[in-house]
Amino acid sequence: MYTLYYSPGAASLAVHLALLEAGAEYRLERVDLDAGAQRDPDYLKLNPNGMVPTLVIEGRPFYEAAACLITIADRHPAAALAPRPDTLERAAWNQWIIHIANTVQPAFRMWFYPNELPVPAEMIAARIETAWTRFDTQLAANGPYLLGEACTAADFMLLMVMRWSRNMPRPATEWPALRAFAARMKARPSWKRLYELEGLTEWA
Ligand SMILES: N[C@@H](CCC(=O)N[C@@H](CS)C(=O)NCC(=O)O)C(=O)O
Repeated sequence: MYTLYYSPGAASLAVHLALLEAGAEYRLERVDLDAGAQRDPDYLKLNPNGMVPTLVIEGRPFYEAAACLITIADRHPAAALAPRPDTLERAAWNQWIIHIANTVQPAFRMWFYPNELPVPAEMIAARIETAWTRFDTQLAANGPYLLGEACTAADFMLLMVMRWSRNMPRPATEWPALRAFAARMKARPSWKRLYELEGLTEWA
């Protein structure tokens, strides 16, 4: 049994999608970021960074969206959210997950939290757009998913960060292979269920 501390559409989204796709039993706890609930002393005991997501597994809390995603994939092998560990496909999966976590997510952090690091918006947008070009090239050549024919948890992360770009000057869906990828992913029952559960409407 899991408990996911989340905020609608936030970095918890990919983890939530993985729980749904894994058919895992879980409970949702909403963290009201606007009210500063992420800095509540009780919440900081679960996640000292004061961010979502936090995934509680058997009473023990874990943070970092990518790490939670990897954990869920490993704990639910029947759901095939990741290739087997001893394969080159797994190496590619690791690469994409870490690339999104290390390169794309931090750029979005700068975009959405401009007071943390004084980086000009055009520079952040350029970095994000470079990432879209890389993903678009990959999907056009080896799609329809990041690993080819199989939809995996790496795709959940890609979809999550693409969604974050919806109000940017050049949203990810301006890249044709990414647009097709988003349409395919959004047709999955898990995406529709996630929207219901998180109360999301934009970019449905
Ligand atoms: N590296 C972290 C980033 C998490 C993160 O930035 N979460 C944002 C929402 S998308 C958050 O909780 N923001 C509230 C705050 O920083 O006060 C992860 O992947 O879990």
